[in-house]
Amino acid sequence: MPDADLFQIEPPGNTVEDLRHAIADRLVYAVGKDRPSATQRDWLFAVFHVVRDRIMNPWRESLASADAQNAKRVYYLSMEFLTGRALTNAILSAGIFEPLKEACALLGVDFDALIDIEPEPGLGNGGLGRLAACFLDSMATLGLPGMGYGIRYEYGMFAQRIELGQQVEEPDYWLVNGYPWELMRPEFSYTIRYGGHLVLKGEKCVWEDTNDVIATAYDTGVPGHEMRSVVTLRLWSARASGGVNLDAFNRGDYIQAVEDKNHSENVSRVLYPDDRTDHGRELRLRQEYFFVSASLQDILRRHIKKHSDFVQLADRVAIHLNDTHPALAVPELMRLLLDEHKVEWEEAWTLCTQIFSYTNHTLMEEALETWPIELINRVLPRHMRLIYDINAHFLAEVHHRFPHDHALFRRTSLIEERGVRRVRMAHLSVVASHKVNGVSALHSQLMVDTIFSDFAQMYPERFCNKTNGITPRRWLSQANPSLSAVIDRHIGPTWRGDLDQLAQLRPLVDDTQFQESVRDAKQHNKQRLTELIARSTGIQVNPTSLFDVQAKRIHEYKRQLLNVLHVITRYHLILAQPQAPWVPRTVIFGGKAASAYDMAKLIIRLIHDVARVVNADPLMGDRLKVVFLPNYRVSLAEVIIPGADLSEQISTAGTEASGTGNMKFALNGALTIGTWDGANIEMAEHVGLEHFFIFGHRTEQVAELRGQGYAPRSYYETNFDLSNAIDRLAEGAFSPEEPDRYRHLTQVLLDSDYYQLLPDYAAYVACQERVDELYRQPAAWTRSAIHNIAGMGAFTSDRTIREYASEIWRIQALDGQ
Ligand code: 26V
Repeated sequence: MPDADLFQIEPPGNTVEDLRHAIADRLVYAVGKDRPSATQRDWLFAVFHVVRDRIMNPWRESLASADAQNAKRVYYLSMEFLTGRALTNAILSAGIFEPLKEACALLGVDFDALIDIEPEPGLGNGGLGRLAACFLDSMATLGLPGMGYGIRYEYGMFAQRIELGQQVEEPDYWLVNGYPWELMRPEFSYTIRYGGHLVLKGEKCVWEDTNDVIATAYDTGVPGHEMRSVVTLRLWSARASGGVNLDAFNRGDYIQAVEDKNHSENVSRVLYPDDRTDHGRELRLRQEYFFVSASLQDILRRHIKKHSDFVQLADRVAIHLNDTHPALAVPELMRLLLDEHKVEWEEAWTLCTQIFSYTNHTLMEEALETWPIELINRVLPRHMRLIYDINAHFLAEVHHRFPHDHALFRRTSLIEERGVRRVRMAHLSVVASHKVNGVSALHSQLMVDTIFSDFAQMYPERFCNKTNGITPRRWLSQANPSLSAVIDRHIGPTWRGDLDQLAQLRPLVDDTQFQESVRDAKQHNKQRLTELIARSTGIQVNPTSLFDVQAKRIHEYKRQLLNVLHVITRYHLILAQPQAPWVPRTVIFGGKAASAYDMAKLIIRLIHDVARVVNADPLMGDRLKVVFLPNYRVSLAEVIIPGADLSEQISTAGTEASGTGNMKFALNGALTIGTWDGANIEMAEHVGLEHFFIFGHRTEQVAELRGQGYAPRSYYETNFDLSNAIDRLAEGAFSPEEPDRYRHLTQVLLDSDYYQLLPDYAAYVACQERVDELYRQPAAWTRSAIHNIAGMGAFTSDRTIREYASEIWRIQALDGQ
């Protein structure tokens, strides 16, 4: 072995001169270009390499110290990691923002233009995937030993284009020009088996004749605040296994062989862009198993390198299930332990229940995953058998504890027996986990009161709450440099790693100079947003109008339609009284609709139709403008959120598990108009109810109305503004070329209105008037905005992750991190 000293690597320098030299060097030696031939992409890649070089040493150190300290690690299994762009975040983490910009300038390179063309990994749908990304950031910041595991989709969340007011989806081939941030790790490749059949050989159950796919690891480093540590995000990509294709190849059918190869590589091709229903798609099940099996093989390989058996597995490993999508990890760990490592059933099961924990992210019936038994049997016969065994073991316990309760048996079984028999993935996850959590206080309570009430009675100690949080690095420091600078000037810069410090802003609420600088920062961000709106929609808005923003996935339960009803109402009221002292408002929407979600798509169309009429009406002027910003995604959120005055968080009470956008807006000094739902409740309590616009029915009232079989029409019949808005909509005032376009939608509102827009309408409109009233008083508004910022300390994902680490995963920060 050569002397270890020969491997001592000098950390790269970070002066302007060092960085200028490094960029030129990487351009030539890594990208293979020189100055005259370099394209923007080449410069971007050179910069990528320079920044990546700077996380390598801290990354190595993080891995080495976890190894040396033999630390227990957490593995966060998630189908989605919505990380967004990596470069600016890493540059800030390395503390080289200014010198790097300067170095670029010296080379004649426009840094901001580079950032604009950075590819964006959109490997998630929305809340759940973005939460996973914030969690990795916090794990790295806290120096916690852990990793994320997921899928390296070739196509991320589709790009949304608007054509004639309607959503058109386009594939997002984000890897088209290469992605230098990732490192391919072909040495970490595992065989993933599908299909085949089971053969009983004595006691043993052998799974034979499978169709195999290879999973190959691609790693990216997620740097924490001030590079305190670097966490690995390992994403799996599918590659055909040689075996199957060779048959065809040998028959001389080369094309067939390549086609098969394409086929098996489909498993990591594309993210499912529907966060509402699983269509029982076989490919989706294959995806779930694909990344879970690769991750577990990887975890056990790492364990067995150091330990000769699995006795201590639960002291070394915690595995977290981000929703039920990775729930096949449970039978897969059983399979690996039983079939590959000869562990006894009882011992293997005990290990599972010590290792797994599970987060539920939605109570919505249709989003609760179940898979037809027939399908699992065909794709994963060994796992179906193991699920039956687990169910038998679990039901034996139920029978033992509640021998006469047959209904309980049926309700809690892992198998749903009505209709097509299906596996209930949530039940599997609960039964296998030592902790199950919801994502806000209300949601966690509803979870044990409703979908998991039987389990909560059986295992009360299992259920807990972990209110979501967001990373202040990306969502304040990076996205909002203007406000960050103001905060830095008053309380110093260390709030980035200790968000509770924002409370120190509270004594400054009446300081008029401070108010003014907060207002200036907001105005600067509104200007930036105004320019974005003009660029992407052609609409000119008044940057001093009240920016009223609802940006999130389009879902009926999130009630974008209630927002539209308010817009229509306001339009009518302005027409009736154009000379009244209206507060000029710009209502801004953003969000994608799942491709098969017709109602969501119709709502997007409606927003455009209303915008067209309102924006063209000469009587409106600045008083009211409506904007839909296409292709909402992380990078767009980073511009929209800092520019908002008002944040719309108006879901039907009891339906939004937590929300995380709500936290991002408030942290950036927007006031919230919202229902008593999800994390809005806790936010209002931290900020002060007097600085929060809460309206509408609460969960119990929603349930009560629903129980009564309420009649939405009664609200319509007794409220003129409401009936006027609905009537105009129904008769085609916003779609003259097709007057019946919204006939069905209005019928549904009047006949069923499942999400109870009509009962909340009057309170919502009245609350919007209170918003106007406050906005007319800039000092009072800014005071409330400051109270919002100051009250957001608790909503950092650092707090959330600390709670997971100590109460669920039982892991500790690495020494020296
Ligand atoms: C669900 C499904 C259903 C099956 C098909 C594929 C698929 C993909 C994603 C999802 C996720 C839906 C759940 C979700 O995103 N929940 C959101 O989680 C946020 C983080 O906890 C929370 O803030 C939001 O309130 C909640 O809606």
